[in-house]
Amino acid sequence: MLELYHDWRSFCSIKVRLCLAEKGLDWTSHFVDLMKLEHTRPEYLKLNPNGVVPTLVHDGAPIIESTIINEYLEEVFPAVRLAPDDPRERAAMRFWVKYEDDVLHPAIRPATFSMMMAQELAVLSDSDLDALMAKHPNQQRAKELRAAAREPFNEAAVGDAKRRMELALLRLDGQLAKTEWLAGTTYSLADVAAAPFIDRLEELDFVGLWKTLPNVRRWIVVMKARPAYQDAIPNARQRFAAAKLV
Ligand SMILES: N[C@@H](CCC(=O)N[C@@H](CS)C(=O)NCC(=O)O)C(=O)O
Repeated sequence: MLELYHDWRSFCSIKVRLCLAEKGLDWTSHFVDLMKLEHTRPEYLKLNPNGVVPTLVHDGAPIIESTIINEYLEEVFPAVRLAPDDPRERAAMRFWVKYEDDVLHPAIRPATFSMMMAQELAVLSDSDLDALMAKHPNQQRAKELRAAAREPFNEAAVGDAKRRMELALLRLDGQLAKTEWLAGTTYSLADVAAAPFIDRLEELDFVGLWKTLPNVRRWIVVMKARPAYQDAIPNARQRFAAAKLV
């Protein structure tokens, strides 16, 4: 049995849901509401001591870190392959998955905190916010979340994030000018890892960033046409953060 602890809108949760959907695997949903900082609750920290989503639980065993979860799914459920056969393409796949972890996700985080989470966290009282932040295992993240909730919109940080996102998209475009998919000839975990970046940019209204990038635009169209993409991204109801979803 596969269970996923996730938030419908979270970048890393989309990445794992996309892998599950591509592989046609059934899973049980446990919604962890990031806006209510449910990921810092003691019962969740027992599953994921890093205090982040997602966590996959397979037959009772928790697996954390979205990249590792997707590799695990690839190993344990190989019927639908998401890793190329060719070792060089597999190396390229690993590079782009790492690029997502090291560059894409960190590039978008300041904009996510300031533009998606700030308003929702701002309604918490000082004492509630303090209590929740004190429990966060990543005190740097807690500091960033607190700043998003209490400080004015950080235009400089979002501007810097936008420049980093532009550079990252340029790099993706350069690769996609040479190959059909990020790792080469086949759709792979590399595309799965990068897909949530596009969804988040759309949600934050940064779609203009790929106006002049024809290869990224082509890739987005084919990626979105995959039925799994539509299964994995949040639907309109799930994007409405105030809704309590299971
Ligand atoms: N490297 C981790 C990152 C997980 C992560 O940062 N998750 C975000 C949502 S995409 C989260 O839980 N953020 C809440 C927080 O940091 O407080 C992974 O890939 O699983």
